[in-house]
Amino acid sequence: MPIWNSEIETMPQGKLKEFQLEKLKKTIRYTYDNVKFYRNKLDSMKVKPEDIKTLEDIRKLPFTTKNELRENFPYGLFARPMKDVVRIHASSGTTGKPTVVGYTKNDLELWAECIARLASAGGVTSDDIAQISFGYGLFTGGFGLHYGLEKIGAAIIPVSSGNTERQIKIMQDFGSTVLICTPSYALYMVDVVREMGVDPVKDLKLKFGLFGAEPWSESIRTGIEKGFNITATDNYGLSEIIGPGVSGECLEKNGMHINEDFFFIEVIDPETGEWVKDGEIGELVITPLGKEALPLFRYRTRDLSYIDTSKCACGRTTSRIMKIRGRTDDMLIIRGVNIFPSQIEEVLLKIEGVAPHYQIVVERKNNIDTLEVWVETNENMFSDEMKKLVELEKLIVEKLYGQLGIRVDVKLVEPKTIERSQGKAKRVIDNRKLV
Ligand code: DLL
Repeated sequence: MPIWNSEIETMPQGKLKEFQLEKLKKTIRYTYDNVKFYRNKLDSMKVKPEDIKTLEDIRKLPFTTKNELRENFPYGLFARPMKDVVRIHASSGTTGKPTVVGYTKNDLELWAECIARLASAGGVTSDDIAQISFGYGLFTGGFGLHYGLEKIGAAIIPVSSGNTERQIKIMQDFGSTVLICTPSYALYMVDVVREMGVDPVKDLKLKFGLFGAEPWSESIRTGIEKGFNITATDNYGLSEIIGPGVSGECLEKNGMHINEDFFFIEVIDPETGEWVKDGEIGELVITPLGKEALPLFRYRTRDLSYIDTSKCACGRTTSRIMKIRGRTDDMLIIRGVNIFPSQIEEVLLKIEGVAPHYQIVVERKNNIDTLEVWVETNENMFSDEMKKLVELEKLIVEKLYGQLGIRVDVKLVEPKTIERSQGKAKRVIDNRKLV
């Protein structure tokens, strides 16, 4: 598979670091000069842009949090007047105000370049017909992928999310070769394909899938790959930084190559804010390099992962973000034990008879937190005798105990009981907040 921008993507790490430093210095100067919020912050800390002489010096700069973006709602952190801003997106804002992000023409160009690289790495070429089933709208998924794929020269079907049977019809009639959406939506489509009696090998032309925007385990990847007979790659990003395009997997499927000329990424201990040792898991902190409308310093993503700097067999030299393990704010503390939904998914999807659909329900009863896992069984299992179901339930409880260290309640539910998602799946229902 050709590398989209081999000059950058195969640049020796040392040279890449020099390039990053040069861009970082410029970004800090630019941001200081154009965003009052940062100027005040740096002045109050007595830090000057010139104090940043090495990449390590970035630690002299303050972090930026989602709350600070909210406090400056909607355009307070923009570095450019609205006449230069040509696009606005926003995060969903399920809790409180949404965060609003803006792009200049150059930012859109930079964004399309990032997507072109990750889509090429995921197997897409100008011969492809790409069905974009991410929502088009304020969410960055649809439009983000759109312009990068257009840059590659793929034929885009901008179908957006929803109306799943129609999605499958379009896939069949238009001969889509690439599917682009959230992994949970792709998995849902796999079920609908089966129900419609469509044969993924004979009736569809799909070859590749580019999936992202939410955590997904290797078992989900296998489910999608087998269900559609495709190769599925993961890509990561977030609205505040750009949207999709921060990083994406190549066909080696071994971590997401970072567009390091555009993003400087640190991994910190979320408690202390200090850098973790190389290769250790921590919170990703991202500084975009060279963005014009919304240049942020050291944005706290709350996403947990680690970075692998070893050389990849694909020939790219860029470092890779390994699968996102969860978010610092995803972590559930149940009777003093830290639990990530991804740990539960890992256990469930390895158990025979369990469908890849589950929901975690947290309650507070008499001041004690309880966690219940609702697990969908697959069709065969459900029609089986009661004894088998009781055994399955017991097995799940034991396996979860082995992984989590505490006993949680498990409830088996009929196939298709758990709500399917056409965007990002909501795996956890935390009823404690309502009390
Ligand atoms: O989800 C941007 C995006 C769109 C990425 C399409 C990839 C594809 P937000 O809605 O702002 O932006 O949500 C960002 O989603 O902080 C992560 O917690 C999560 N996330 C995004 N990609 C991945 C991934 C888009 N590949 C938040 N794996 C991020 C795990 C992901 N989590």
